[in-house]
Amino acid sequence: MNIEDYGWNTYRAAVKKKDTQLPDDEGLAPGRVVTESGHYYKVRTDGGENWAVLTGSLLNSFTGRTEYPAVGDWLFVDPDAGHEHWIIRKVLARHSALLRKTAGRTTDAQVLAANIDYVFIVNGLDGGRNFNLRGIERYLTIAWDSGAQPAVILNKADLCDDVSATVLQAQAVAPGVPVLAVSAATGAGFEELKTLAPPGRTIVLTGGSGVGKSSIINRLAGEEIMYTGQQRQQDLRGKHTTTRRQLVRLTSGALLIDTPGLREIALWTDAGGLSSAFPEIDELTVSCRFRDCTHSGEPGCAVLEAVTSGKIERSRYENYLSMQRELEYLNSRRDEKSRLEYDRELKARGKELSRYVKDIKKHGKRRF
Ligand SMILES: Nc1nc2c(ncn2[C@@H]2O[C@H](COP(=O)(O)OP(=O)(O)O)[C@@H](O)[C@H]2O)c(=O)[nH]1
Ligand SMILES: [Mg+2]
Ligand SMILES: [Zn+2]
Repeated sequence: MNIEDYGWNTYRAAVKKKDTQLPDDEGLAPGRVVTESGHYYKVRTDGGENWAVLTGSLLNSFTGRTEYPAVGDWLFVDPDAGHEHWIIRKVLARHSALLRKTAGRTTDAQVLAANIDYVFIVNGLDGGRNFNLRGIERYLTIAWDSGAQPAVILNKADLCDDVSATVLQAQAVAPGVPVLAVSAATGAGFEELKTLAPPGRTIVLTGGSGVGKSSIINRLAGEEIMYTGQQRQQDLRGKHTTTRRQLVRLTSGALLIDTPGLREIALWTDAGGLSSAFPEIDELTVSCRFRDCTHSGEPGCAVLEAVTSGKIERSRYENYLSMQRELEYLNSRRDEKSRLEYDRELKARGKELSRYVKDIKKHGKRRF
């Protein structure tokens, strides 16, 4: 198994298409992050797989959380540094990344998966909250922003009485996106699903816990490579369930990233993701009377008119508005954060300058 099998060629082609130049490898080994644990990253290179750590200088150069390696990232590592672990020297530019805002009050983003070609948004048709149209809209918003192609996968079709009606419902909230009903239990829909997971491509599976992401991977793999919820009940040790993001290669050549279910999927995107997830609303906004219309009650609002006439479903419109507000708040926090950072830098520079002036006065030259 070599790095071509882990998508190296696909990655390089995608990066080239974006006109991004990769740095010189300086004799280091290219490798891909297949899983992470704290500050340890398991990396796959032509020479095999091992845990790797960041160099101190690389760590120091990071200014935000997104700069840390994530599952799916390509790196240059030094396997011969004479340590038990390999050393990560460079994190290579990403051609795509699925991001969410980190939970809690910090204004920073977390990379859920890097260098992905498709985002599978998985829901479960087992009759509870595993099927959630508003959740699909939310995942689509960050998926469109990732640079990868989204698809909606409705799993557990074997438990649903009216699959085609459900597919229609999902299609209505996912314009321009393939929607596929499958069953990881029976294998229904998997011939078509396989066409969405071609060799050499990287697919991240997202969605709540228990929708069947790991079961889908097992069915695609043709063997139990992932531990699923069912096994947890049998095997109460529990430690084998998906608690970490993990990249696995199928014999078909497709590369799948399994993720644990996220309780909160706060948005981290510019407005682009929202426009792509709600194209029919986005189209209408140019017809609103006011250019800065917020579509929440202004006269002459084309969006509200479409809601009143029933062209746009009210619950979809309300979700759009609430995500728009969430993004406005996020962006004000981001502006605030960069303003604070700028102030801090100015202050630091000011201190340095006054120290310099003092030194010159005292010693006639700068002291180091
Ligand atoms: N009936 C049925 N059960 C499924 C299907 N897919 C997964 N499950 C079950 O749903 C539970 C959660 O599956 P799992 O793959 O662990 O979900 P994950 O948390 O999204 O990875 C397990 O008990 C699976 O056996 C399906 O297509 N049909
Ligand atoms: Mg799982
Ligand atoms: Zn409007």
